[in-house]
Amino acid sequence: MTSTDLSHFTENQSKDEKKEASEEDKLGEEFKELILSLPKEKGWITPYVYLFQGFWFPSHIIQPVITFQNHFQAKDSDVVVATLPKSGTTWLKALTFAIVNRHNFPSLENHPLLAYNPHHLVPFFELSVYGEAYDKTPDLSNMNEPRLFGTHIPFTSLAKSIKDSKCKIIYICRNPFDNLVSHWVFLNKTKPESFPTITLDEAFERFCKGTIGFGPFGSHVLGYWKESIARPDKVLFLKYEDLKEDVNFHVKRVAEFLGCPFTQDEVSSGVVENIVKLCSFEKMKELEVNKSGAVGKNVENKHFFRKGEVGDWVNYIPPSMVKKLSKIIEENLSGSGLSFKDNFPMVI
Ligand code: PAP
Repeated sequence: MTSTDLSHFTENQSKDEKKEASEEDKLGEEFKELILSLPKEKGWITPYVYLFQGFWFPSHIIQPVITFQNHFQAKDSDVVVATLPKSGTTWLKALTFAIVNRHNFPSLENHPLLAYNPHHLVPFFELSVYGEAYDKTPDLSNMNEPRLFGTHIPFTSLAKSIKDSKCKIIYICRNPFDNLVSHWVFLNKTKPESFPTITLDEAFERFCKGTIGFGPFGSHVLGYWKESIARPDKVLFLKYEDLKEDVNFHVKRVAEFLGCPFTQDEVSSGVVENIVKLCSFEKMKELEVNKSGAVGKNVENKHFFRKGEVGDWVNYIPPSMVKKLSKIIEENLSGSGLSFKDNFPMVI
């Protein structure tokens, strides 16, 4: 490395530290102490991610997670859509909302999903419900029941009342290669301008190391997978690829799991097909709200709809990376009964 390269590196590093310092200034003393005590690694769109309760979080997510853990009171009728980011969250939120509310909104002419992005209708605990509140408990009394929530929080870190109540969790995962590419493209599009572009090599190294927000991939997926085996009435475990293959079947499966199966009349009158069409990638991507709206301050809705395909990773990931990541995932999932091999058949 030349001296110029080195000074550039030091300058970037000190910029990172300044950004993180100003981020930390906004937080209480006690919380600052906690953050400073945690192992940290370079972040993707925040200066650092911190190892908290066995997973990697940006600092601004940790306080909302703690508040959620301390205060959230689940109701038996609640439904939680859980995912690692970029696994099909937006799609599953839309489908779940449409399934659960199909009697309230039988007409597809003025359905809320035509006017609101799914993240608006099914708020995240850590980014929305507790995201703004920090250490306060938000008032959830106005929410219609069943209440629908989303989360990227790993199973082990969910509020105890979610685990203890009869509320239901639907988890969706996606093969790690498409997940990585989707992450990489999304984060480069939504990162603050002051952050440098993340190269595929950097993204790959961090993904393999597990230092993605809410990662590691293997631990996140396995947490929900194991719970779905132990408590199949509690956790429904889905794969993005299976939904792509037969979404009608999975829409019916979700409805059954949530205790609101479609009647024969509904099936024959096309209710399932209508939900599938309403929530399809093609339909959602073209809605005005998803072309021009935004979630929160920073993320434009359009970035949640890129290609929506299975296997797009082959256009980006070279064989050397395929080999390394396949090995890691195989080791992670070994003996669990969970596999993504069908989704990357040219591997191993
Ligand atoms: P999030 O976790 O940040 O909310 P998430 O919705 O899980 O993101 O992931 C976005 C991916 O789902 C994108 O995949 P891609 O980058 O490979 O294209 C996006 O295109 C895809 N997606 C979004 N909506 C749908 C949909 N209705 N049907 C299928 N795929 C979708």
